[in-house]
Amino acid sequence: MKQTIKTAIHYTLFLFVCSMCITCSNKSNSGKKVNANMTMAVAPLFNADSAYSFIAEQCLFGPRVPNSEAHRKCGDYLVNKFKSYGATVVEQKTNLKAFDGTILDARNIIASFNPQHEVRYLICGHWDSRPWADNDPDPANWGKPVMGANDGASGVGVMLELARAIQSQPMNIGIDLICFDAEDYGVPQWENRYEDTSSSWCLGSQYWSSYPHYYGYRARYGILLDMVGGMGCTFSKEGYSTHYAPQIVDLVWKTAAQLGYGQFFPRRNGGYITDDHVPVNETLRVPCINIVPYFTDGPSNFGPTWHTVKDNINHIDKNVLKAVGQTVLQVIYNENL
Ligand code: AHN
Ligand code: ZN
Repeated sequence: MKQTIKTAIHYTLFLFVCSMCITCSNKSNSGKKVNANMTMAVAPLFNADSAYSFIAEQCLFGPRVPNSEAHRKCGDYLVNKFKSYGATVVEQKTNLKAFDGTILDARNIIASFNPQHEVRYLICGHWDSRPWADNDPDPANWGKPVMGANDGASGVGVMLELARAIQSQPMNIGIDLICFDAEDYGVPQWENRYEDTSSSWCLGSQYWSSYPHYYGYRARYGILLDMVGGMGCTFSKEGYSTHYAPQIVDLVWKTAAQLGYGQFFPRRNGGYITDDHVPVNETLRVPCINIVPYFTDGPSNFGPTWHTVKDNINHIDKNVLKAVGQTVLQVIYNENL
């Protein structure tokens, strides 16, 4: 008799706990409020080992300098890889004129999920490598190409893993993952005969911002991923991002803190960086932030390997990839309808 009562009490307790769990998970699943009380959607896990392997695979082609065989082969690899994760891929091919007159056989690669959805979000990065390691401490290396494990492959590696995650948990909004070409063909540091050097960078994103892959393209906002795998880096709030898209900066930095990645996203201001988000903001007028490292010490604000022959897979940190990738995944799943 006593046993029966005990069992009944346990069973009632069990049911109560179950109903609580369902209530809680319903709340977090439906989460759409992002700013006020920080309800979070359920996002897939971002696998940093997978992102790392995508970076290593790009590096195996060699430096992806425009007009090179490694560049062509890696471009084909990216198109096929995004397609294999269920994305609709558009290749925007065009010739772009570099600062020195070189004609670059360029290709912006646009991988879209729910391409017909009118509500869209944009994630972007550049996939080309710099032709010259002009920030290397040894001038003998200045003429050598940069492998670009961090400067190029890291942002694309994160985007490939985002694609894999989105395929595993489909969304009800449009997502565009754009790999811009010819970002890193800017005037080398040794040149002193050019005055307007800023327009020599970001040629692919300048082109796409003037001529998006379809007429009338819009996105609610964009997030640029530039050098998001470097050992020892942190991401301060970049100047143009705070100028053009302050709410998106707040949203991303808050989400990172909630997920426990606050140490990678300090709440302080960095510099103004000429990068692919500038034409997206100024020409296309889609608010776009830049997640880009900011080092306050050392030879470069972008870290010790920036535009040197040391920018290889040995200086990529999976913990940084995880912090950036999981944060971006959470931000976009919070927008899911
Ligand atoms: C400048 O050096 C002015 N902007 C850096 C853009 C960049 C180069 N990002 C990666 N490589
Ligand atoms: Zn670069």
